[in-house]
Amino acid sequence: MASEKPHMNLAVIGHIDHGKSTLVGRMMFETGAVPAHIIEGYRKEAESKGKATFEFAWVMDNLKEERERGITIDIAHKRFDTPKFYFTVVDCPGHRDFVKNMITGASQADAAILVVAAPDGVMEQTKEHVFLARTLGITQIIIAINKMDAVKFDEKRFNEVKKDLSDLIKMVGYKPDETLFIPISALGGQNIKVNSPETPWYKGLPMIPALDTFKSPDKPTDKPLRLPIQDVYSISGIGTVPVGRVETGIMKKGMKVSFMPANKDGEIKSIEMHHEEIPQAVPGDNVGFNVRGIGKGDIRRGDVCGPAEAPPTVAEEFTAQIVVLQHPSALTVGYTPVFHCHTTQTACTFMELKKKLDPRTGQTKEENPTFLKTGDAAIVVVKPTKPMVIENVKDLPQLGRFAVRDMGSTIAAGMCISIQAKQMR
Ligand SMILES: Nc1nc2c(ncn2[C@@H]2O[C@H](COP(=O)(O)OP(=O)(O)OP(=O)(O)O)[C@@H](O)[C@H]2O)c(=O)[nH]1
Ligand SMILES: [Mg+2]
Repeated sequence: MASEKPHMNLAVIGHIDHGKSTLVGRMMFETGAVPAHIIEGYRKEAESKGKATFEFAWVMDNLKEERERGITIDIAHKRFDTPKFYFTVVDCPGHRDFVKNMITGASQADAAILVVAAPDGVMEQTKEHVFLARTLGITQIIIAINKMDAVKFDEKRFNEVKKDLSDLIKMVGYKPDETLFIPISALGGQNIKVNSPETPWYKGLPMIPALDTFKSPDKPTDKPLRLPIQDVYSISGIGTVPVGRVETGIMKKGMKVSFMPANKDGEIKSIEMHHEEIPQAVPGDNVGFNVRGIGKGDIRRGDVCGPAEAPPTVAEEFTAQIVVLQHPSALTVGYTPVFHCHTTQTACTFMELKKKLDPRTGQTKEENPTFLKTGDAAIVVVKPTKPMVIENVKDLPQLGRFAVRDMGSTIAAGMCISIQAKQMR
């Protein structure tokens, strides 16, 4: 594992059949993650099964049904390396029946490639995926205008599609001027690793070098400390040792901390990572730490540790933007599923459905709807049934996103956009 390089989770999104899996297969091939003989084997097999041109897509589409239907159904993870990063690429399905799998994929991503076929241009799931990507907090996006071979590498067509896409991404909050639009052929390999003579008019970066323009996911050390507790141990001779991952800020020895919603204070005596004592812990570090003044029974999983002078926010109620992934009937006021947010799992009641949004544009579609169903995006007010820490996604995105689950499946995903805080002291 070349894990010295920074790691990026990269989602590949876009309308059905626009060439997402083909692009991922192609990039894996060009970066050496998949050898040529495997592709050649797939090419022969696909051809003999009447699925010619699917050899690159088959790198990603491993399920029998996926190969027979020539579509992606579930997300698949693969790894490849560029000079700067190692990527875990999540190939998402474009089919509208499998948007929930796309959401799972996108919720794991630090960045995305949006694939749009040049002959079709912007389509239904192009819009929906862009909106979901934004809702789920993906801030960095590169756009691949694919199948340029099918439009004879025509600059005019590229510019038309680019214009439509610029309007679309601008609407949800991406900056078209700062976004790369790359004319490619995933199948033919043009503008993937190097610039192609077929597009002399294109002066920008090819696909793989473009990926190195992504910024590493930040280590938000300038924010207040937030460490959601995963477990609490009591170690003889040492005392109470909570463990967890630092999401934001820095934990230092000697620091005065508060645990919320337990509402307990203590002082950091020591911090350990991989069985070694360290003077401070930063975002991404998984640590155990010993706190003076805290007993084992005082805190538990789901509590969040923060500085005593800027303790984690406990919500009386919060407003959230959600997307309903799947609900057997209708989601109404009074519904109380479990919200999974950082390490807490807390039942929360829907108190108010404020507005329904168009999932394709984010514009208001209906004020005070009476119910929400699968596919709807909405602004809602939610009340935790017991005290719970959640933060505004604007301030602390790591603690502002959640998944809503009920009876073993994910009902919705969303983010907290404002909080009515509970006075704790
Ligand atoms: N002409 C041409 N065809 C392409 C190109 N890229 C992909 N295709 C073809 O488009 C079809 C669909 O490709 P996939 O990669 O499976 O598309 P997808 O976006 O992954 O589709 P879903 O996962 O089902 O949403 C296949 O026949 C590919 O060979 C390209 O650059 N040019
Ligand atoms: Mg696919």
